[in-house]
Amino acid sequence: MASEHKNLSEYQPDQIPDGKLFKVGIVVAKWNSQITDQLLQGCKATLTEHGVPQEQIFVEYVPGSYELPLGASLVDQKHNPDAVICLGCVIKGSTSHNEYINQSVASSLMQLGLVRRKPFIFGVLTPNNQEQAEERAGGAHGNKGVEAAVTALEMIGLSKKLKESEKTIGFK
Ligand code: DLZ
Repeated sequence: MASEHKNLSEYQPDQIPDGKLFKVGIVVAKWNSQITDQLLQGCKATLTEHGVPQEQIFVEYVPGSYELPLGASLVDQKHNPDAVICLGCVIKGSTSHNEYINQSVASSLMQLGLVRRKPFIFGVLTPNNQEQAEERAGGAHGNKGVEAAVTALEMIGLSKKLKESEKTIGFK
């Protein structure tokens, strides 16, 4: 479903695990900071609402979205969080820069997740213009930062549940 048919801030709170023992890294791109500041605000508020303590949320900034994967890897190395959320906004321009950035960020975060076996969340808006970005950064279509936080909480919950069940049925 395209995000114009979905509100990015809508989810079922009762299905989200309690985050009081979770540690979460957030990496924010400074390009289009008016938008990424809104994503960060939505992201942090959602983590806090679900119990993640402030002192267990580590926020770092990188120059642009292209730097998100390295920033995420450095945050992972420093804090060993349960998940790293990457927030950015790459607006389509008159050249194809956006395609190069979006593709490489998406595939690098996927690789990091598989190698580190923890969620590296793609909280990057890829709009055609400023208006579409604003609609997804707390506007008519919700906030991508909220969606990214919810995804991180769900994936950490899944990871912890499966690790727990490995212990109880005697794997490893
Ligand atoms: C260069 C560039 C351009 C044109 N547009 C964006 C953008 O819309 N969003 C974004 O996050 N970053 C942009 N950047 C910067 C690149 O991500 C990167 O920081 C530089 O190319 C330096 O590696």
